[in-house]
Parts: sequence; C-alpha cells; structure tokens
Amino acid sequence: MNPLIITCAVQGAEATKEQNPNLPITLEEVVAAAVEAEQAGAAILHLHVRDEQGRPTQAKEVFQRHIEALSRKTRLIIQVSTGGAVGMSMEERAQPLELAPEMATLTTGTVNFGQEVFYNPPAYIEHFARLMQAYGVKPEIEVFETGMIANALRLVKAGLLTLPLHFDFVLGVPGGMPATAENLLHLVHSLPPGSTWSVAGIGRHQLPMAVLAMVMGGHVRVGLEDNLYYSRGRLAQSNAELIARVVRIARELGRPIATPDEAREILGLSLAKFSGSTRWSGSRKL
Ligand code: KMH
Ligand code: ZN
Repeated sequence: MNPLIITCAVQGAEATKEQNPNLPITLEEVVAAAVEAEQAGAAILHLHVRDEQGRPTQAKEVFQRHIEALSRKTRLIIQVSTGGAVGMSMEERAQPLELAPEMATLTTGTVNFGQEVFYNPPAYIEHFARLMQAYGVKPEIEVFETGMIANALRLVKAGLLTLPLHFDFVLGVPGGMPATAENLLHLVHSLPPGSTWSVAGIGRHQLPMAVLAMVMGGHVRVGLEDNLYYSRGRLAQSNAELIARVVRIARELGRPIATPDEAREILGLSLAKFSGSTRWSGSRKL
C-alpha cells in the first residue's frame, strides 16, 4: 500500500477562537500545533497566518516569521495559501510566493463560498501559476468543482503548470461540490495519469471523505481550517487529535504514514530545497 500523506490545515482564514477556543492563531500557537501535528503523523502544513489582531493576512513578513519558526522546529512541508481570505486582492494573496516556499495552493476557478464568493478568475490563476513557476514552488491544485481540473490542464497546455500535478479536492463547501462518494470517484477518474490527490472534506464530511480517500489510495487533509469538531457536538481539542484518528484508521487499513521526507519524494519535491537556502533566507525579488 502506498504511504499516506496527511496534510494539516492548521487554522485557515475564516475560523475563530469563538467557534473553537483550541484554534491556533498566534505564531507560537501555530508552531506548537505544527510540532504536535508532525508527531501525530502530518507531512504537510497548509498555512494561513493572522496579524496581531488575529485577522487573516497574506503579509509576506508574517509568513516569513512563521516559515522560519516552523522550519526550525519541524521537517513539515510548508504549503502556503494563495487563497487567503475571501475578498483579498490578487496582489495581496500572491505575497507569500516571494518566499519561495516548497508548496502553495492554486485554486483553478471561482466558487461560491457560503454567502460569499471565492474569486479566482483566469487572470488571478495565471498570475499565481507564473509566480510559482518562477520561484520553483510546487502547486497543489485546489478543486472545488470538476471544471477546475480542466482549467488546470489548460494551464499545462499553456506551459504554466507541469505534469504530474498534485490535486486536493475540497468537498462539502456550501456553494461548492458536495462531499459524496460519487463525486469523489468522478473527480479521481477525471485526473490525468500520474497525478497524486488528496481530499479535504469540510465540516462533518471530513472523516468520511478521509476514509474514502485512504481506501482509494489517495491522500488526506484534515485540520481545524476545514472542521472544528471531532464528532457531533464535541469540539476538536487540537489538529493533532484529528490527525491521530486518521493515523489509527490508516493503520487498520494497512496504509503506512508518509514522513515529510517520504512525502517530498512522492510529490517530486527536492530535499535540497528544504535544507537549502531558499527556505531560510527570506524573500527574493524576481
Ligand atoms: N479561505 C478560503 C476562501 C486556500 O487556502 O488556498 C480559501 C482557502 C483556499 O482557504
Ligand atoms: Zn486554506
């Protein structure tokens, strides 16, 4: 059985401490949560950051502080968000790419997001893809709807993305594709050969989608960004608690857990980039 890559979506941009007091918000809280997440079995950290007031920000300096601290304490693959929070401009969202992180998200289409719109017109997608190419950042294609796979493949044709691609299916967002087994099957069958994929089930869909992905040979994203509860009416104590449950089930299913370095190998990331200068030396202009 192929090793299972677990991504920890540690805090997100929309969740609040009022909803779950265990949500890590500050740099110190995020680093502590990441250390625990790695110990529990995570290989990738999907990273959003907050400002001093706890509001979502895409400021490069804040990302830099987080990435430096996380790199000192963990071997996790840092995947910065280019989604940010709804309503942010393209330029604002693109900032952390200048830090040349190992990975970043790339949502290849616009989708309703609750009562809001997660805006990703072609100009945004192409801009992020160009920057990722320039800075040597591995994209994770975030797919909220089937058409977003075709959009990514158009970018491959245009020379802005390179196969094999890694996809993450975000299912169960109100306004996006529902989290059903049929939808997941359809999405997986729509991928080009050689792709890798994971599933992020939103809210109560997190666990069933994770189990399906594990059985189907895919990978899993869990964490408080996507789901604040461990079970109905019971808040999650931590990201690590959600990860530990996935690890227990994976063991029962015979899926070994990928270490961060094994995940790097599976995703075609260069180990040299992690241990090399780009991650430590901060931003560079093209
Ligand atoms: N906060 C959502 C609107 C991503 O990280 O790339 C977008 C998001 C996706 O979280
Ligand atoms: Zn995110």
